[in-house]
Amino acid sequence: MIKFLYLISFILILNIPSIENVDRQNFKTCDQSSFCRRQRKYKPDTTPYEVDLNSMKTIDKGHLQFILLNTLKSNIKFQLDLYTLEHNSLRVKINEINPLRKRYEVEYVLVGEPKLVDVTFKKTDNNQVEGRFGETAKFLLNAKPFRLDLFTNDIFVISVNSKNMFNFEHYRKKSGSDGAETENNTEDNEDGMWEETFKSHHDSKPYGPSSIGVDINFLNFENVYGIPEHADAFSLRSTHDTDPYRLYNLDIFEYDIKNPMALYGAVPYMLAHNEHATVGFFWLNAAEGWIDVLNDKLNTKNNWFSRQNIFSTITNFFGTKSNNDNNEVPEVTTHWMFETGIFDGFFFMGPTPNDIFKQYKAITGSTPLPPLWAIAYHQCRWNYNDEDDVRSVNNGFEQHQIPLDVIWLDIEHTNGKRYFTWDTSKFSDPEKLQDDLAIYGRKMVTITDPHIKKDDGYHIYAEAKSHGYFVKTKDGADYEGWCWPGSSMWLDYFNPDIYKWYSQRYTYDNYKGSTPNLFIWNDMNEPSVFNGPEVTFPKDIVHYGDWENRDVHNLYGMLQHMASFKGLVERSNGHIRPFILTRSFFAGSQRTAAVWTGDNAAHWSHLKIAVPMLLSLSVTGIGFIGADVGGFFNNPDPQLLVRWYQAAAFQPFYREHAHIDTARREPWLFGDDNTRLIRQAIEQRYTYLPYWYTLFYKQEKQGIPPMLPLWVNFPHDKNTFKTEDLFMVGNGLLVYPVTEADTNQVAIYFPGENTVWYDIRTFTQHNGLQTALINVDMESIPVYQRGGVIIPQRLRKRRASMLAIHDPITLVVALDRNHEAEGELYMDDGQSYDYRQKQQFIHRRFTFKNNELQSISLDSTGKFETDAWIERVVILGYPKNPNRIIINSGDKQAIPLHSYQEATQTLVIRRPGPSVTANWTLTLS
Ligand code: NBV
Repeated sequence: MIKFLYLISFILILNIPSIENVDRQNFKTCDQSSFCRRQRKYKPDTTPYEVDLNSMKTIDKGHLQFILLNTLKSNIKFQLDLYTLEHNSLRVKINEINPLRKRYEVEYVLVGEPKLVDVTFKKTDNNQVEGRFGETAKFLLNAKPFRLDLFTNDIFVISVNSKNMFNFEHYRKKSGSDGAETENNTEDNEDGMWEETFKSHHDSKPYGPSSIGVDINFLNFENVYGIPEHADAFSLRSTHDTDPYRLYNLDIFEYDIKNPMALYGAVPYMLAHNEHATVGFFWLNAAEGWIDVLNDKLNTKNNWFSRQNIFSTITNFFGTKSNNDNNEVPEVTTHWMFETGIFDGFFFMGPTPNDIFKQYKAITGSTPLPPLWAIAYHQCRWNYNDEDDVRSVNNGFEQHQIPLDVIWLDIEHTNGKRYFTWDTSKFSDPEKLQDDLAIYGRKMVTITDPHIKKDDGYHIYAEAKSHGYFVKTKDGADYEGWCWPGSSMWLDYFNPDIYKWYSQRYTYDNYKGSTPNLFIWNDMNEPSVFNGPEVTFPKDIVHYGDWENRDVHNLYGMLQHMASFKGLVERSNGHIRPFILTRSFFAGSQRTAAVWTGDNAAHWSHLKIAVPMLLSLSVTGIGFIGADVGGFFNNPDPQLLVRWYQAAAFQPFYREHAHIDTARREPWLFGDDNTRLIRQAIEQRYTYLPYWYTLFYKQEKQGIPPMLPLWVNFPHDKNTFKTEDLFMVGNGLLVYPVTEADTNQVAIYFPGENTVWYDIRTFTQHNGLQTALINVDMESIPVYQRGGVIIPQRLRKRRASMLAIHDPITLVVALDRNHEAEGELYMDDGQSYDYRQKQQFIHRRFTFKNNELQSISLDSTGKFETDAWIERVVILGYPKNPNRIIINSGDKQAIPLHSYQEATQTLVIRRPGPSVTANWTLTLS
C-alpha cells in the first residue's frame, strides 16, 4: 500500500499517466530463468532424437508405444506413447525411461482417462509410421529424425519437432558427485543448472536441470490464440523482439498491458485458426513455462516436403498452384519450454471451431451452469466497511432503482485477515445481514484467501498446525511467508486429507456467520507471498507426495478453489450450485470457478484490453469471466465508468470493484445523467439474462463459451481473424464496446456474407461484409442482433434476477435474408441441481419459417413448473404489415394484437399468451 501511495504521488508530481506501473525488476525475464535461457538458444541444425521403429508395441487399440533415443547420449532412453482419442484428438506422451527421479505427471485436470479409438496404422517405409483415426485425422511419425506431422482431412496442419527444438533434459547426477555420468559434458555444468539466484532469492535446485522444450508448428496458419493469462492481443503477437509468453501464476502488482509477462493464471493451450480449419495443442504441464511465437513462411520446395509428397496436399488445398508460385505457405512456429514434468501433448484436430470446443471439453471438462444470480450484476469494493455501509449500498440500489444481485465483502470484513471470521465490531450479526439482503433477492460473497495467519489463537491456524497441514520448506519445516495478515502459512491442498479438511471449513458450523446466501471469492491464490521470489512460493518448497513447487506451481490456486467448490456443494448436501470466484487458475478451473482478470486500472487502455484478455480465456475453456468494472486501481472519470458498465453488460461476469484507496463509486455518485446511463446498462444486462442463461447451459453441455471471437461464427471470414474490438455473445449478438474517450463515431465491421444485422435499439439494418460508420453518443452501446437468430428477453424490471424467474418472456425474432430465424430458451429454478437430478428444466426451440413461428421442446426429458408466458414477439426485418396473426397452442386459438413500423420493418405482436412450456405456432398471413 505504501508503495502504491508512493507511486501515485510520484506520478502526480511528474504529471505522467500511470500506465507503465509494474516493477519489472521483481519478475524474471527469460534470460534470468536458466532453463528458458538454455532452451531458447537450443536450435541445432539437425535433431539428435530418433525413434526406434523396431521397438513399436501395440499396447491397446489406439495406443502405440516406441522408444525414443537421444543419439548424443546413448544411455538415455525415452518412452514415446501415441494415443488416438475419440473426437479427432491425439495424445502424445514422452517421458524418461527409469529416470533418476520420477517426473511429475499432472493430476486434477483431466476429467477422466481419455477414451481411445482404433487407429489404422502402417509402416509406409523403414522410417515412417502412418496412422489414421477419428473422422478426419492422420499422423505421420518419422523415425530419423524424430518428427511428427498431423493432418486433418488430409491437410497438413501441425508439425512437431520440424525445427529440431525438441530437447528433453533428463535427470542426472551432478558431475563430480558420486555416481555422476562419465560423459564429460560441459553443458551439464552450465550456470544455473544446479542452483540459481534471482534478486536475493536462492533456488537450491536439488534435482538439477529437468526442462523440456519442443517446437509445435502450425502450417498454413497466420493466427494463433490462447495460452492465457496475458494482458495482450487476442491473436498472439510474434515474440521475435520480446520475451516469450510466460506461464507462471504470479501476482503482478499493477500489471502493464501489451506484453507477454505472466499473470495470475495459466492454461497451456493454444488454438490456430484459418479459413479451412481450427486446431489446438494443449500441453498438460503445471511447471513454469515460456512460449515463443513466430510468424514465418515455409518454403514447401525443401527436401522434406518433396520427399513426403506433402506439398501436393497443400497445393490441392489451395486450389491452384498459381496462388502459390513462390512455394511459400505461412506458418506459425511456436517453441514451448517447461521447467519440469513430462511431455504430455494433446492435439485437437478440429476441423471446426465448435469441434475444438467439444474436443477440449472432452479432456478438461466444461463450465457448469452457474446460478442465475451469478451472471447478473455484482457490487464489490475493497471494502464495504460495516453492516451499515452494506445496508446503505443496498438501499442506494433500491432508491435509484438499479437492479443488483450480490454485495461483496473484501478482506477487511475479517478479524485481522483471519479468513472464516468476522470483525465483529463492524459485522456484529452477519447472518441477519445476509437474511436481510435475501429479502431483496440478493446474495453476499465473502473473500477467503489461502494465506493463514500465524497465530495460535486463530482456530484455523492452530488446527492446521497441529495436523502438519502446511506446505513445507525443502528442509521439512513449515514454510512461512509474509502476506496481508503478516507472518503466514499456506495449506498443502495437494494432500487429499488437507483438501477435504479445507473444504469442510465451509460448513455452516465451521464458518460461523455464513448462511445459504453466502458465496465465496478466492484471491491471492497464485499464491501471492509478499516476500517470496517473484512474490510467490520458492521453487524448492515441498508439497505432498514430495513434489517441489517447481513441478506443480500452476495448480495451487486451482486446488484451493476446487476445494472451496466442494465445500459449498457439500454444505447444501449436493443441492445448491456454488459460486466461487478465483484469481488464479489452470486448465480445468472452469469446472468449479469463475475467473476475473485481477487488478486492472481505471484507464481506457484497460477497458479495451479486457476484450482480448477475456477472449483468450474463453477459447481456452475458461468461459465464466470478467474484468473489474471501472478498473481496480485509480479513479475512473464518469465517462470511462459509464463506458465500462456498458461494455461489461455484455461480458460473462459483471462486477464493479475498486481498490481501497479509490473514491467511492457506487452508480449514483456521478450525477443524474450518469446514474441513468449506468442504470440503463445494468438493465440491459437483466433484459438479456434469459439468453445468457441459455448460453451458459449450452456451455455446460457443449463446451461452447458464451463470449466468442467473431471467427467462431464466421470461420471463413478472414477479416475477423485478428478482431479484438468486437466480440459476439452466443451466435446472436455482435458487441462493439466503446473504449475511447469522447467518441462520437465508430467504424464497425459487420461479418458474414448475406448476413443482416439489426441495431438492438433502433432496429436499423446493416449488411454483412461491410464496415459502417456508426454515430454514437453516451447512450449508445453498439450491439447488433444477427438476422436468423431468435433471442429471448425479460423486459419487466425487477430488483434482482431471482425474482424474475417466472416473469414473462419477449422473443426478438431477427429475420435473415430468407425470412427465417431460430433460437433457444433454457429455464430452471436458477440455483439448484434439480435440473440435473430431477430433470426440472425446460429447453425450448423456436423457429421462424414460411411465416410461422413455432415453439417446440428440445429436450422432452425436462419438466419445469412455471407461470412464465410469452408476452411479446418482436419480428425484425418483416417486409409488410400482416393482415392476420393467429396463435395456436393445444386446442386454444387466439388472435393477438399487433403493430407494424414500416420504416424499420418491425412487427410487434402483443400478448400472444402461450406458456413458455407449451408447444405453439404463430401464423402470419
Ligand atoms: O483483497 C484485496 C485485493 C482485492 O480487492 C483485489 O480484487 C485482488 O485482486 N487483493 C487483490 C489484494 C491487494 C491488491 C493490491
